[in-house]
Amino acid sequence: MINKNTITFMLSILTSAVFALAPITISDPKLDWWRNERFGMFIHWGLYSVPAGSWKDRGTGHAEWIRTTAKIPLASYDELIHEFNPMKFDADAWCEMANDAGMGYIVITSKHHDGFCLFDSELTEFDIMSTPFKRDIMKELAEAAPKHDIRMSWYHSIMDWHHPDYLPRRSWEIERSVEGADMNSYREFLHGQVTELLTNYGPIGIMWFDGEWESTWRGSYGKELYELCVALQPNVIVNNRLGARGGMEGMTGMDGYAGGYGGDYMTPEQEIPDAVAKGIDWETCMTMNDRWGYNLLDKNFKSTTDLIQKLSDIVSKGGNFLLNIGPKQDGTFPEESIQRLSEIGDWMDINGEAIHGTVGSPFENLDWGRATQKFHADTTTLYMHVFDWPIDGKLVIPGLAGEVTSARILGGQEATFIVGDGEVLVSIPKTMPNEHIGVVAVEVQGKPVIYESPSINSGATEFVHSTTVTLNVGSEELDIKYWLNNNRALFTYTAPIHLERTTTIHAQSFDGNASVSPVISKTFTKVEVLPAVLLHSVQDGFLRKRVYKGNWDALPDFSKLKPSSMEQVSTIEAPEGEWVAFAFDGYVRIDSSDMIEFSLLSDDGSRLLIDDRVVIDNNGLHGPEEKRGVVPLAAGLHTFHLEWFNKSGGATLQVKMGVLGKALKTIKPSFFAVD
Ligand code: FHN
Repeated sequence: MINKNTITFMLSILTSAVFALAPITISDPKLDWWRNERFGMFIHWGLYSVPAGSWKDRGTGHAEWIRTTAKIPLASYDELIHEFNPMKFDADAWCEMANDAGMGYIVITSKHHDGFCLFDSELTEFDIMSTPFKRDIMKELAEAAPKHDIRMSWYHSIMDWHHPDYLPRRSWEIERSVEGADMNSYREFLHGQVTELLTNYGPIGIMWFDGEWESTWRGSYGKELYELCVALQPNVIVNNRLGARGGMEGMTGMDGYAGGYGGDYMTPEQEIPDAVAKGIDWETCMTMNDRWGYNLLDKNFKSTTDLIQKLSDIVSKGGNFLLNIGPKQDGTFPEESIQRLSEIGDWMDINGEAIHGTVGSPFENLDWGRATQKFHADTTTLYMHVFDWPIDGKLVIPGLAGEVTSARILGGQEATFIVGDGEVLVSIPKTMPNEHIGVVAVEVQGKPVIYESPSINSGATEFVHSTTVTLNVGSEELDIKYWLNNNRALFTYTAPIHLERTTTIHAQSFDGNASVSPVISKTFTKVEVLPAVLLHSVQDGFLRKRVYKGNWDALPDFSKLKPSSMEQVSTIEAPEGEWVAFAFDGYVRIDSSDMIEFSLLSDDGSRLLIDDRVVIDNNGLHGPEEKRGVVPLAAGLHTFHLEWFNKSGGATLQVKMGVLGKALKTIKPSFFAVD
């Protein structure tokens, strides 16, 4: 066991020895085991399982956020530590249920936002050893996991509502002094606990950070945290919640947002992206019912079929599924969770090969379900996940060409098939082999050839000077031929297309000289820029900011409100506080006429208007979410109007801009002006 002095000493070594990290490439092999597993168990467990969602007269809809959502003073919440005694906790049983369900890793809350640690930490008394249970949960899980082919992984919250040095306090904690609170000391504590978690429990699969969105956290801190983790365990995977992840969709790039740090993979939450570019590593985390932590009354559990179809949908898009369990205070899983894990396991016993070790679908879209694929030496297995089983027993696989060698029903018999002109028809039984998804495996020689229309891609369909368009088709065996406007002269696509005038591109896939897909068309329009505003005198470096107090669920009509204060500001700071709204007015300076892209990250809602044109509407109640918009602007000054509100909880507001296609940067004061 390491003590505080050791940690400080180790930190000094690590800090001095921290080396410049090679840029993490999307194909980083350290993620291969994780990509192969495709399916993991999330566990949210801690003191909040004791109240199980209810708190006195403050409602019954709470969960892991109960200390905040029920406004429980620290002293009252700390009392729960004397009640947490999960005598039925059995690490082997948990790992066995995960493995039986086809899951390859467990991510458990070593510490959630409430600050309580499920592990024996030398750095705080607010941990499992201060409860009647007095056993290190992380140690027992870390020891059990390998016995059940499970990789143990830690969720760890950056945000900490208990530690005296963490800021901000909860806005309703007015009686709790901030005297002496020091985020640098908190970060040392955070680094110390991460060091414990990556030193005392053997090889760890993933460090799953969270709670990175509050105004006191910086992207640079996230990069430091990443470097600490890989210095301690070079093979540990770290998620992207190190700098603001860009909202619940969680799909920030490697630079995160606001100069943050994007870690090794992206983490959409409670949602499945419509489509993800090939080669991107991502994982959707999702609850089985409506909450992460245990709530006795939350019986809104998703059906087993729904959960299996979500797993199939996610894996068909190249992602992982992290499915959550909220254990009860006695250390057992809710019955509804156990039942679903068991039923998922039954399905995985027969169909797991269509999940584990597969990559995303080669098809753009399948009306009846999803697909995954697994590459072998010189063949490919295509797995057809059939949600809507054809009652006539004829499964049509659209666009599939190439050499199909066999077909079989997983858990069933061989199937006959006919290779048609750009499709394959598989004869299958008229009843689905199980109640969730029937999987038909089709073997093809080499890589699959899919006759599908190419995609036509560019940053935007409008441009000021010129634009570059790329054409893509899933199967590398196919050619793309295209023509421009009404001129039928065919070109074979070999390199991006550079346009300087309004042009319609028509494209089609070809197998040799034969066209094998419908034609797809897209028009790119050259537009005039919005003229700059001519002003006699301006004061550079400022915007006017008006502050309003109120309780809204969406942006208010500011014209009907009286501001509680007004001031001139030179930056759009990440705000704090609840029941508040801001309106910023002034001008933004554009260096050169072009298509200008703006990005707006906010919690809660926001809206950006340039020259009275709504460029981004990010309104509504939500966590930190980023939206982008483009507008053609002439060099010079343009009116800038930004609205934002926060109801309760975390507050975020960040604006970036740049020439479309180039990196966006936070708007410097020198780009603002008021008249
Ligand atoms: O605030 C947390 C929440 O309690 C839960 O842990 C989820 C799981 O990803 N993460 C945060 C919300 O994004």
